[in-house]
Amino acid sequence: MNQPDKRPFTFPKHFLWGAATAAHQVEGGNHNQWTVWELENAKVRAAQSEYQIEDYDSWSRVKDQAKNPSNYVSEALADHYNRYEEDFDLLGKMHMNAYRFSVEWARIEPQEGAWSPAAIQHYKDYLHSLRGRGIEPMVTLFHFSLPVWFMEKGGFEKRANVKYFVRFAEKIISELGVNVKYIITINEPEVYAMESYYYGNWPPATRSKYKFWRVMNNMALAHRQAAKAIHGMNRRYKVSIAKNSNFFYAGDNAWLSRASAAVYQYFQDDYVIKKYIKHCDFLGVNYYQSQRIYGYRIHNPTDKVSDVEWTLAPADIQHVLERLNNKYHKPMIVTENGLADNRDINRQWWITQTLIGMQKAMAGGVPLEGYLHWSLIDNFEWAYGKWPRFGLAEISYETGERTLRPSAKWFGRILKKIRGV
Ligand code: IFM
Repeated sequence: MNQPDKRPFTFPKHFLWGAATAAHQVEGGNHNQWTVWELENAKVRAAQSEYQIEDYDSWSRVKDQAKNPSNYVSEALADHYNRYEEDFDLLGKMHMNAYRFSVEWARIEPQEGAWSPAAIQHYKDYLHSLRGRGIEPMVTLFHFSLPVWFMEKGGFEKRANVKYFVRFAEKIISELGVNVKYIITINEPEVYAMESYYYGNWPPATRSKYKFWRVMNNMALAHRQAAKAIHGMNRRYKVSIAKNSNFFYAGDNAWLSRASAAVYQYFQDDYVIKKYIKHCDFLGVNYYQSQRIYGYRIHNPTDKVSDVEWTLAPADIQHVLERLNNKYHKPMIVTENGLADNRDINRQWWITQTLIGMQKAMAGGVPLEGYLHWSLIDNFEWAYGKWPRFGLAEISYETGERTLRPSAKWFGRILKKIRGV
């Protein structure tokens, strides 16, 4: 028996253990602002990949895919829209009891004010299937993909458009009804605003501090109004955002490094969370990375990195959870956590360290209620396209075959022990 299997992990009986996905990243066959942009930009992205990521450790392994325009076009992907039952089987194989996914607004309301009964029925069947397997669903309403008509109206740049999102939230939650309890209104709000309106890496690929700031505020308003509407329907719904939280720390003891780390942490977390928290029943936390600060600059260690060159520091999840608990005193759920690791060489170690970090945080009083790994299956990784592999299950984009990676099988064995199932 290998070492991690012997670790005496103890978690509460009703802890949620699962994995997460998002519609545009796994469903295939979508039509939204991303699919339009992907087709327009695939060639340029492929050509730019050489100088954008050639210094990544993974470059020699991924360059053929990264230089190929088809990598940047989502198209069929894992065809999760049609093959979701197979993917839910994977949850069962790993002894999981929870699953986070997003509903695709562009399918549900393909034209302004025109609802698609077929798409709504699809998500009802989807939830029914999860419930039938004893899996607790967590539904995300906005996970970076938006209807084209909504973007043509200016998307979240315009305050007047917030009402469309709130109407969508009310409609889909009233349709999904009793089968859903946990609702994430918005995934990683400032990541969306930064990438789409500040850096210009994602559609609508705008670079404007003013628009970034407007989108940030309008999304916060959208959350508050949607949360009010959802709670107005039934107070039993548990609503939150999924807040990505890097852990910032000073690399030395210099005053400037320590002060800068605190400032980075404040703007990433508190500046954003304070706009949302009064309308959250719990706090969803996405943890992927830590950032080491020297002076006022980020300068990370490079000894262990993922395929997308993120420094791997899984145990730091403890500090993230402790800090957020000290500030906000809300129940928390890890709504995403994972790594791009095509060779599956670090995932088992990552999960082990994460479980240890979570357990330490809980022993210190953090009210953590669940852990959802990103991702259940390989996903379309936004501007990087298809080459980064975050899945517990590998997807063959040629045949559609799903294969649990060795780390996932190991995680399943650990969960069997932890959950006593
Ligand atoms: O794939 C993304 C997801 O859509 C949002 N959180 C981070 C993941 C990995 O980059």
